[in-house]
Amino acid sequence: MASGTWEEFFAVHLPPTDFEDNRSLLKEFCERHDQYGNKIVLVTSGGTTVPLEHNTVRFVDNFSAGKRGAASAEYFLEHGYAVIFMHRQKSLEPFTRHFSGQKLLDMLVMSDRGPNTTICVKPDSVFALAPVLSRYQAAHAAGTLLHVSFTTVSDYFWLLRAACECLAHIGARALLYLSAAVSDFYIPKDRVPTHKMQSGSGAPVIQLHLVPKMLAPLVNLWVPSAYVVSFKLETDENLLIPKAKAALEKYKHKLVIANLLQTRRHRVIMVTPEASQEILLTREEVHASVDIEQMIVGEVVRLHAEHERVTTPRRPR
Ligand code: PAZ
Repeated sequence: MASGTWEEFFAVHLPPTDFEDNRSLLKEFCERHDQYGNKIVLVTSGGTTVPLEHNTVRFVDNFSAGKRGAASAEYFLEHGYAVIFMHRQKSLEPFTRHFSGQKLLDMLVMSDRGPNTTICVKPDSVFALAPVLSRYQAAHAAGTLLHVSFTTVSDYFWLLRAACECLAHIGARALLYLSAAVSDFYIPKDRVPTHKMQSGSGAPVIQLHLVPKMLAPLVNLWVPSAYVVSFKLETDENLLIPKAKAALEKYKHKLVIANLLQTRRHRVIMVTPEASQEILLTREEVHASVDIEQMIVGEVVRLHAEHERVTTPRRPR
């Protein structure tokens, strides 16, 4: 089914219920960091859902865990950026990502059961917890990390546009790092049943429609001076670079980070209009659990600084 325009998408889909709260948070965050002259990065992370019912019991989902976005947010903070972390609810988040599942509980020891119960971190876990806790507390004390969350593809677009409206004022100091896995397909609001689909009515036939490409208005209208980085995920190596180059050609943004589903934890290719550069972790680095995001972010920060340098007019002396 052909896609409508992005304007039609916003006209038909209502904003999420927490939209105004999130918009105020975004505005306050961007204005504060603009006053300090800070660089601000919007990191999008995790996958979007496509609900099959308005009172949603079932939805179409995707694989993304949110590791790329959560890890990258931490490294942007290390590089002095203020970070808007726009993530899928319940996907991985900066700092807590290190202790997901049972990991945190396994680090604790309980003594003196009863009224004087104390819980301590096991001595051999302190070395793992302390540096993460200290970076987490530093980010909170400095007010440099803002979390906003989405669930559906329509929530995602409302939040993305609101964040862009705030970031537009920051000009070339704004960086958009769009690592979320956003659905290419959706079901228009008027085709979604209100209540849970019943099996008694037979097997449903579901017609998915194409989501309008939001990168076009984002790059051209919403944040025309920002440095925009999109991600391209494929499962077929032969499509990866041609599709990354086609995206750059079509949307005229600055950088596509291309990765394959199977190897995304240790290999990405950074594709700019001028060149392609592979980042590949060695076997030893993979074994030592080095985050590839540390290298990706280092390179993105370098390219963003270059963009800022060439686009910001010099002040006369
Ligand atoms: O979230 P995750 O760490 O499991 O995976 C990261 C990723 C593959 C979703 C990301 O690197 C990416 O490629 N995002 C864009 C996906 C797309 O082409 O829509």
